Amino acid sequence: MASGTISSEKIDLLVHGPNKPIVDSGFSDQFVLHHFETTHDLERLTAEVAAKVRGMAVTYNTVRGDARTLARFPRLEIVSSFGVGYDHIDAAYARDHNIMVTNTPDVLTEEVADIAMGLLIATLREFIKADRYLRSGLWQTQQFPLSVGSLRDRKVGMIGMGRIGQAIARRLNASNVPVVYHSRKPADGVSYKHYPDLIEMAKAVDTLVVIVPGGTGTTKMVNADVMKALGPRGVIINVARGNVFEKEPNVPDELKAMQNVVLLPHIGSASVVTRNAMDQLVVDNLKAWFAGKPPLTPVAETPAKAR
Ligand code: 8YV
Repeated sequence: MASGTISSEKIDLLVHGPNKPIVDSGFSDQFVLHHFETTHDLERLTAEVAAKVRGMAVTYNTVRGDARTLARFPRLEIVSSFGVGYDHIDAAYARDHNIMVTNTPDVLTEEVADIAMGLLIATLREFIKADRYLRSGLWQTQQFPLSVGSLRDRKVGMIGMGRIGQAIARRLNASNVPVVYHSRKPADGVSYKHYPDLIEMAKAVDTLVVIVPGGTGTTKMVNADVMKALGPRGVIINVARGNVFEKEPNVPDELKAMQNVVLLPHIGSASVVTRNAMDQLVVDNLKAWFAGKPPLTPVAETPAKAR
């Protein structure tokens, strides 16, 4: 990586994404912020400004740090990306061009785990249907039918046992729900049973919780064979990164028509407190780098070296 030298030289940053107060006000006047909201807006960037940019804050995954975008910045040293998933950044290109990439893990772990647990209970105990039932006035005349689903007779197979997976498993454990998991290799320090084979695990459980990174390695991982192995009582909770829906925000009509499916927009980390923490980490990674320190949360492709 090129070094973020400590000097009085102005440091030009490209802020790529919507206005965010924590990012916009997070830097001293040693930094010059160039703000471009959308990928389309970026077409207005002049070569003169592009030539000065040394750091980039990609503050929403609707804008991209693909190779074509990164190649426009000859002095680029670091891309600080918002979100734990970074499949919108070409990290391999960045690595090959000596550009550091950081993301915002940890600060959203518990928030996303809460959403997974909420979705699981809402699905099994039919919260959405019950809410509609109450609002429609039907409760005045008849009892809401017993839910067929319950956490009490479920066994969960986690697909993925990273940071968020472990936080979900902890919650299931506290709720007395048996947990096993599938991942490419066993996770360090985890005592739940590991299944190297996803189909084998699907046969052994009735509920899957999917929490894997996006990208080609995991696309369509939960295929028809996995669903068949899971069986007719099967419940799948998908809080995986990547596009939760294939072409979000467009959601297939077939899914929308299924009343036994709970559909949420991409809100895993979307609370004010957690999004603020993510914004702050975007800023702190850039500040650490340009203070000559290692970034706080580099991605695997561009590990931090002592600086
Ligand atoms: C995104 C997410 O940051 O962290 C992730 O990987 O998916 C979210 O928290 C959010 O969709 C905004 O880009």
